[in-house]
Amino acid sequence: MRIVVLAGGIGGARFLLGVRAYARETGAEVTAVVNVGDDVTLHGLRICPDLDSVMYTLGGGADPERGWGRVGESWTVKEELAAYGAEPTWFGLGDKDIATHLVRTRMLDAGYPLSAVTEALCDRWQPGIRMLPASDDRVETHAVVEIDGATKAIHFQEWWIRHRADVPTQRFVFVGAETAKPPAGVLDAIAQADVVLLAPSNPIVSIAPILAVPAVRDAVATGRAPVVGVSPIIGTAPVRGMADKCLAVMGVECSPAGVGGLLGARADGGVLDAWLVDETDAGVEVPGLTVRAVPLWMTDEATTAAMVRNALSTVGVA
Ligand code: GDP
Ligand code: FO1
Ligand code: CA
Repeated sequence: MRIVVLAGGIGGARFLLGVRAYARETGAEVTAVVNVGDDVTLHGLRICPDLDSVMYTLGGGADPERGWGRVGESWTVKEELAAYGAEPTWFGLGDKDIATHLVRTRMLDAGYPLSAVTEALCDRWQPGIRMLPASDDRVETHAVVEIDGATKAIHFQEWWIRHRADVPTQRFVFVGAETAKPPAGVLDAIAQADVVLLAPSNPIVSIAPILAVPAVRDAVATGRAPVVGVSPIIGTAPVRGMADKCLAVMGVECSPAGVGGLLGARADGGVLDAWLVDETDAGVEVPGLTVRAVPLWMTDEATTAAMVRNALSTVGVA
């Protein structure tokens, strides 16, 4: 059995722990296609938050409370940069984390594509699945905002961290997506998959930028593998984070029905065949989709593996 998962950062990473647990039981092969829209260059370093969240989480090196970066982190470089007044001061890089960005930046500068760099970093972390960025090309999420009466586009990280997503926002733009191509392996993985899963990641700034790469969207939407999404929204709120603010920008209701409708049925130009909602959201309907209500709190690997089993059985994949 071959499983492809579209994933963002923390929600994607936690879901992948369950997918990997399921795969270990069954001998399935797992490929994660990870969002690169959050990636940013700061202090001369290339930082890939979602790839790193997945790599550190599956490699046992993530900080579970913070949700990003390394466990047991120290912040000497951050303090030293602040002492110089080096901008941006709103973005904090941990000392251990910086080593990852140094290796990545050096390899990118030497001409390696991000997919090859990710593979090299994974030699150390041994995530137990294949991790591929959605593209080696630039696909960068920007928010079009109004600040001091002016309309301008700012990088997603500035919107998310500096402004805490709390600034009048017109829309998001995935800069470079239209001409971006997936790295070798992504289209083959989707073509050969028995099932494609959409992790319970932020639909607007984690899943959408992956699907903004035209060939990826096309492969998922028209491929032979059934596609199952898992709702990151339980009731009327995200389990964690600010997905509600992202959905509000798009005028989409913050609910499992709202997000399911946004992703849409493959038969109607969307990307899903089935949609998992939490057991407390039983009765939710989305046009064109098989909707199933099962427990969706990823409290531990076994519970998350059960979610994966439910996702597969919903589309008749054992
Ligand atoms: P980010 O890139 O680090 O923001 O992480 P993702 O985009 O991959 O995931 C963020 C989403 O994960 C949020 O919208 C959360 O609601 C969702 N999430 C986190 N934990 C859980 C959980 O236990 N169950 C479900 N269903 N969603 C979760
Ligand atoms: N999130 C914060 O809220 N503040 C930070 O200073 C911060 C630094 C940071 C450094 C590396 C990294 O991989 C992630 C980092 N994050 C930080 C998380 C990140 O901004 C977002 O949560 C994700 O991009 C959303 O997926
Ligand atoms: Ca993200």
